Amino acid sequence: MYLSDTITAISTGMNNAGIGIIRISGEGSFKIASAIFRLSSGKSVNTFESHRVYYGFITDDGKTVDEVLLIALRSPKSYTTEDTIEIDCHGGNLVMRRILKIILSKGARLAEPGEFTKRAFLNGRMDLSEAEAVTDVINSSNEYALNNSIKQLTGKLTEKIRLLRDKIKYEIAYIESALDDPEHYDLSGYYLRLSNVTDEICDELVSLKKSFNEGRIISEGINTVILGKPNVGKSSLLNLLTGEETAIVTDIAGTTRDALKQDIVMNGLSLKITDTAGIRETDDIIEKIGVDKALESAKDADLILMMIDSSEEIDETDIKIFDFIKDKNAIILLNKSDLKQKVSENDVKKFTQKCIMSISAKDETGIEEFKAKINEMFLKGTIDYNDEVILTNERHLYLIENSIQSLEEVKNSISAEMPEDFVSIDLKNAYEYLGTITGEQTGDDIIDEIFSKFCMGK
Ligand SMILES: Nc1nc2c(ncn2[C@@H]2O[C@H](COP(=O)(O)OP(=O)(O)OP(=O)(O)O)[C@@H](O)[C@H]2O)c(=O)[nH]1
Ligand SMILES: [Mg+2]
Repeated sequence: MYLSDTITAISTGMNNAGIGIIRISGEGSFKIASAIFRLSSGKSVNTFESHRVYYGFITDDGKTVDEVLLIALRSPKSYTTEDTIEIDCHGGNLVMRRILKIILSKGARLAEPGEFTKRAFLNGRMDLSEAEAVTDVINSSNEYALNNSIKQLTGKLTEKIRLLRDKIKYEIAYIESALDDPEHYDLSGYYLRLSNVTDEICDELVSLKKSFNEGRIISEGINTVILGKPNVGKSSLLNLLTGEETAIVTDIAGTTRDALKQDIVMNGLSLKITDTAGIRETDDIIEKIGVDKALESAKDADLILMMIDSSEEIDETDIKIFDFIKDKNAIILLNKSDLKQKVSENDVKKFTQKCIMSISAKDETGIEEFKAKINEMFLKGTIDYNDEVILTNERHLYLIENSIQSLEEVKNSISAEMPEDFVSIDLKNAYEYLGTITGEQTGDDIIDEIFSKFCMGK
């Protein structure tokens, strides 16, 4: 029932634009198109040829509603694998709604959000992780997130998960065969091999799990906090990076009171950057709250930009901040390089191992180098240049953690020399968790595997 009805929706945004696309998918698509579409000659089309574009008009009760291009895609060669009609109409809100209404009056149902992709998945055109990547592609806010989503969309994660699942499936099948047919399958010494295989798979899963933080940073943005004493130029840097007068800048120490957050895209990476109140001992209640807030937001930061005014000597407060950031990802920015220098990079090196860079927020010098440094820190050049799969999806992370846990159980059972059917249960769990990532079903395929690989047909 679910798959046989015909759905429709406006697939482009609902703001007036040059062109809008309305999609119809399902068995009734072509019939509906025949009923509402006239060629420019005035004739109706009874049979649309697949993968052809038709020029004509949408009509309602003989009245012309819009001039359109209509694309016909016959099953299975369409996004959903069903008969599909795409109507390129004018992108006005009213005209699109009117065409949609006509299509609905001819028997189509309004699609639920994501239903075209859901059908593509249910009809086997893509697996679950690929379907999930479709929304990631749409929601990507920077180039690296987009590259990674495209990789997932084209099956890179699926490939990796399948490979690991195949290895696990082989071992499950081996154990089951041996338990069924002990005369022909010898399990002595088997645990040593299984232990090695389990370690290998676990290593791969653990590195996938670790990639999640990188993935989160890529898709959500680097949570960056600018920290430093008052008047060192923190707000000036924020304004420079956002390209706007976002924060108030004055030569009065203690100008910024509240934490100020901005999203920016820099060299293809997203940054969620927070300008904070200058750190100092203060009796001003409001400023004190601001200082506490600054330190609090720095606690969960992916990156701290500690700023120092290089035209002033380093003091106790700077040293306290060095200590505060010692276990964190940080860059020390020696600002105001345009002024007479009282602090050099070497002076700062006595206090911290972090990367130190000279900049001038006023003259905008050293900024490109500093931006390049951030890319180097967070991408290590990997994502663009090789096929490494990076995890970005919480659901996938959860399933991978569960499968690691199950494989740890396998290792425990091996160490405790538990019987093989025990081990087999945890292997199956790991196999199922991974299969849930790609949306595959367990059960029958394991049985098929036993027959195909181990030739039991005797
Ligand atoms: N010469 C020079 N002056 C700078 C530079 N960067 C900032 N300033 C000046 O330093 C003063 C303080 O700048 P802000 O950006 O407000 O400093 P802040 O760190 O945000 O200060 P608080 O909000 O008080 O903590 C302003 O007068 C800026 O114009 C720089 O690179 N060179
Ligand atoms: Mg400020």
